[in-house]
Amino acid sequence: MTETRNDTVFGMILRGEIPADIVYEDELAVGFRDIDPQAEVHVLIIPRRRINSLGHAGQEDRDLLGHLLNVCAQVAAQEGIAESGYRVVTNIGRDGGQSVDHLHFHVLGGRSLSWPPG
Ligand code: DGP
Repeated sequence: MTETRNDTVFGMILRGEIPADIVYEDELAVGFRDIDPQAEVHVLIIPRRRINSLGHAGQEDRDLLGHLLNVCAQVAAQEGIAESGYRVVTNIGRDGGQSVDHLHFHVLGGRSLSWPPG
């Protein structure tokens, strides 16, 4: 596990320093709408504790990772896309297209999503 100071834009959202449309909160995770939505529903699920990416998570983070995925499914149901289907994505590093170094799962749905991704 690599954990550094929570000084990304997501850290600022967690600390309430910049606004976000928060749709889910618990003691471990927060969900908020993406500022640049790529589908009708586009929510980001993040851990309160900063882990830079999935590639920085370790065995000790298993419970947290499982929880985050459960939250993704819960938020999808809350957003009304559980029946129609949706996608959960986490981008890792440069080639993965990661732009914020704080682990996040994208929950995307509300339209038919193409495959493979670009
Ligand atoms: P990624 O490219 O996988 O690292 O996704 C980062 C996402 O974060 C991207 O879809 C845009 C979103 N994002 C960046 N800055 C902000 C922000 O200030 N507020 C919100 N709500 N989303 C943001």
